[in-house]
Amino acid sequence: MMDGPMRVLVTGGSGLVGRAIERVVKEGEAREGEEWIFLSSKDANLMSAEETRSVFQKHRPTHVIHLAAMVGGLYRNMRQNLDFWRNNVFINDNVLQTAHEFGVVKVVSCLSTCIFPDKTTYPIDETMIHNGPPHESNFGYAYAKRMIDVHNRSCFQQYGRRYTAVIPTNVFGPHDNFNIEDGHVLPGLIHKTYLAKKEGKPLQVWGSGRPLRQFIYSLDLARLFLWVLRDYDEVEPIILSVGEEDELSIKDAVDAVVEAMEFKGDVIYDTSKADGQFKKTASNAKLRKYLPDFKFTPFKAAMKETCDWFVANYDIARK
Ligand code: NAP
Ligand code: GFB
Repeated sequence: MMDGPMRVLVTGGSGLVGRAIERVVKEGEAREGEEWIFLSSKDANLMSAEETRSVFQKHRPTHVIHLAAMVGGLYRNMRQNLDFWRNNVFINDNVLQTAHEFGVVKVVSCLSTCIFPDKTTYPIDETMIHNGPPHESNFGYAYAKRMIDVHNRSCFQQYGRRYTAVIPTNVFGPHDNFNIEDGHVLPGLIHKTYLAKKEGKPLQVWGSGRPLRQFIYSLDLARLFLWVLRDYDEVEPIILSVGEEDELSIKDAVDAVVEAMEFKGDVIYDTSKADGQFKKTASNAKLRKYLPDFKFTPFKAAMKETCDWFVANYDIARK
């Protein structure tokens, strides 16, 4: 471990996960003498090697939490697999290579439970990342993310760098991207329910509602990120997710949004829209081995907090 306080650079600091980390850091998780810098793309377009170098030159971080990415829900991924592949490969190589060149002690990057093989046994665990092709809907993003693991393993082998990655399941919370076309399911449903309520129209759910998902509240993920940064020393990635037993159907998620938003109108399932991956059930046994007592925020409470945030911040929310 490093002697002296950390200077942590958080790429993607203005996004859903970044803002959650900023909140837990500001609410007391930071330690004496630590410096935390939260970047947005305005500080540096990390697709540019030059801009990446200059932001590292400016801040000279000792540690990096690497969140910056082109991110989107199922339907945006289906539309833009090439962009998700190229943009994320550029960003990831720039950040990881520059971190190494600037002597950064540790980088914690982000994979996702949606990058695992589509044809697989369940529950999925960390050893299965490269065991077969990902789901067709987001193969560009999935392969770009898998290359982070390849980069970390080769940087360890060649230079001894202990750079690692976490594998979050679907994340939701305040400051999410609530854009209906491009965002993920929960922010999309929250935004659509807000509008349906206001306009007195039915709520349109896309797909059958049958697929299964595990959802992690952004603030819980943020607390786990700090533990990984400080105390997780493996190069191998670690899944950060609620347990298999907390897996929900999309319909369960719809019912939770309807309840939290106190929506009384009709709910219609548009089965002409794709369902995407049916399930990607991930095991959090490795996390539980390290942190047997970690408490996740109950889903309904997290949903209520997220809905209340959206309604209170409708004007400034990304949508
Ligand atoms: P997000 O809300 O879309 O935020 C993306 C962040 O990346 C923003 O801060 C954005 O900056 C920044 N960014 C995008 N392109 C950039 C570029 N070219 N140069 C510099 N910064 C750039 O994403 P998120 O949901 O917080 O995701 C954070 C990480 O978690 C990502 O690596 C994602 O793959 C991973 N993840 C997310 C989920 C999920 O369900 N959300 C699940 C698993 C893994 P601006 O604000 O300036 O655009
Ligand atoms: O979060 P989501 O878009 O992505 O969820 P994935 C898609 C699931 O929610 C599908 C249903 O089963 C959709 O049919 N759904 C219902 C909706 N209504 C809506 C809606 O209004 N908007 C959206 N977006 N979905 C993503 C990957 O997979 O998981 C990304 O494509 C990313 O790469 C993310 O990693 C975490 O969970 O299917």
